[in-house]
Amino acid sequence: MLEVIIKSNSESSSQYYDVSQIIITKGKDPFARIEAEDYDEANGTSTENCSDTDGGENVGSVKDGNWLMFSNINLSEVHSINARLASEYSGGTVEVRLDSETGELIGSMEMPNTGNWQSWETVTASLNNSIGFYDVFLVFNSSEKYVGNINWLQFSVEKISTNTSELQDANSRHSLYPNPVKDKLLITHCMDAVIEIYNSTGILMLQTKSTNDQITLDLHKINQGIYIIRIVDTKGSIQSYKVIKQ
Ligand SMILES: [Ca+2]
Repeated sequence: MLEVIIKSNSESSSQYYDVSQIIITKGKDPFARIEAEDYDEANGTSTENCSDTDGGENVGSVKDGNWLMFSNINLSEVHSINARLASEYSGGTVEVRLDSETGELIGSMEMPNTGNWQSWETVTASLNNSIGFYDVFLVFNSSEKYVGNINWLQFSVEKISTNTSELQDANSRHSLYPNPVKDKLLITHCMDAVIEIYNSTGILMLQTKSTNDQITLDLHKINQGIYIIRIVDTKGSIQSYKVIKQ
């Protein structure tokens, strides 16, 4: 989608105008990582230096009712959100709302107590699918003095299963270790299975076939981020797992 802004310098009352400028802007890529400090509008927060793995800055001093707004995001393919969060308190939430700080609530993340304002954890939450472009508001809530800090956020096509029995079945079939992973990922119970790695935008990054009951994948060349590992067994049964690459 393109937004065209036409500014007229004409003082004339006629129906014809001299168009002095046409600016074409594009919606943000929803699947690229968005730095929290690159918000379009903020209410009550501040920005500080960040000691997470990539450095940079994060949004801090976040109190109950404060919010950040990220404008013009295409949510049509989005089903979940990942955010890098840190807090010394428990019980806070980060609500995801559309078009205003009191707009439609499409999902909510729990602020983790990471023990330190600069100890970071990636949190994932399911979002109700919304078709079209929206200004996305992150609204922070807590009964504590501060809610927590945020370094970045990233939308994802991944559908988070909320069905506990489905997750338990999946967990009993294969194990993927360690997760988060830095380089070598061990997958068990995958004799003759096809293993595929997709990035968060659904692009196939790697495909291999396991000839043993377990396989070790070397992921050191893959960028940091969240990936989906699909394991297709000889009967065609598919299991999907989320893996965080550090
Ligand atoms: Ca940041």
